[in-house]
Amino acid sequence: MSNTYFPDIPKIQYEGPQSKNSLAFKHYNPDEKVEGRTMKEQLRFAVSYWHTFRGTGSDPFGVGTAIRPWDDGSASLANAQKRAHVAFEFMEKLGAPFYCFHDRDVAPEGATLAESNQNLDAVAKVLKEEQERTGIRLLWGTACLFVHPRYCHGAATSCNAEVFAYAGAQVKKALEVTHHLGGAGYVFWGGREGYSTLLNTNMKREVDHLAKLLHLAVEHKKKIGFTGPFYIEPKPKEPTRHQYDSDAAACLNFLREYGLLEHFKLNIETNHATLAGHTMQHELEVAAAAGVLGSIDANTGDELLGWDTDQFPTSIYLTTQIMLSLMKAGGFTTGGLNFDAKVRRESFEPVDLFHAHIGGMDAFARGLKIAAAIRADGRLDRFVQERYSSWDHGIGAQVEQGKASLTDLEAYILKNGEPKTNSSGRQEMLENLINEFI
Ligand code: XUL
Ligand code: CO
Repeated sequence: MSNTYFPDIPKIQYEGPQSKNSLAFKHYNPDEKVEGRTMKEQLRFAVSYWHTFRGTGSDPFGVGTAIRPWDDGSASLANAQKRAHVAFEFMEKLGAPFYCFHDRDVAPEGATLAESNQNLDAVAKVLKEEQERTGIRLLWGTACLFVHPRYCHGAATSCNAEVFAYAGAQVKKALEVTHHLGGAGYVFWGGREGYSTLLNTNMKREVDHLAKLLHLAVEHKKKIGFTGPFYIEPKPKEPTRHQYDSDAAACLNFLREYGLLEHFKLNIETNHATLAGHTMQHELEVAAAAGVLGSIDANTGDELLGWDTDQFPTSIYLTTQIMLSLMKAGGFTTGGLNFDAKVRRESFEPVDLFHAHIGGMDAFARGLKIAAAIRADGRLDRFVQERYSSWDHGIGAQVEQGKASLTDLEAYILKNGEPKTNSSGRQEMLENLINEFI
């Protein structure tokens, strides 16, 4: 194991719930089996390169605060390559099996596309070597189509066709590098694919163009033999006033309308759900119902603030709800739990990065164990099943099977009169039931 950049941090071990060691797992025990699979296999944790290795702690009111002794602050290739070694030492010590990146997180943008591509190849070489050395894998890659000024009007949805062309070229390369690194998937988050004002916007044309870029990406994916899924990551706003991929339901409608649904799954992020006015569990259930629950960006927002705070998830209620929905949907196949989260500006030391990830991993390990216990207990499932049991026979079954017309329903009610008395929803009892396990 490499021990150059975090010399004071040991390999993080599982020490159990009684441990008082802030650099140990209390609940995440990678080899422990839950419902027949190890925690490592169930949770598939990923570290996000942009926050953890590129975050500086800057905000709109102040400059960066983060102390990163290994980083010379330059946009040089050498600095980027060194950072790749730092990243893998961090992930190795943490025991994270995956990571995620944008092209421009890992390698500096050059003066031309050709130069940017060369930079990306030069860093990808180091990433590949480090992947082979450590066994850590790429959960997904993506292209950063929102930082550079050329994308000020959007990328695929820009009013400027030249910008669309640039975005297409960038996606092509990011996809090829993701494929080269054995990425399990590829994400599209529409950073600026939306609008600031409708006064200057041809919405229909912009959304058509977004679909066009995604179709071109599907075509290219087939051409290069990349077999992992594409994910769309919904978010309603920020930086745009309105983003077209505003929530899971909007994404599903878009994908269906443009014939893209068979090629895409969703990557659902907690803080994005909050901004959309939904709970995370709502978004997961919408995706799961359509069979497209692909991956999760695990973070949390602040319900008192209206922006994307990208905090590390620590609420056991949240992780329990996420794991209940995820396990009901059959768990991850290619996806995982990517900590799209950043340490607070006030938490500026390297060790804070460890505390943050350890906390998130432990919170999800508890969520997993609690959800498994609730599932094994069976009362919650039985209650829901029973609640809908009128659909399992008689008129309910006829409706579900498409065997009843409105005339049949009329005849049924004329014969049988008022519906049988409704039963209580028992919300409070079920909330108490969940608390029995937390
Ligand atoms: C932004 C966000 C992105 C995506 C990848 O809110 O979540 O970092 O996860 O582009
Ligand atoms: Co995200």
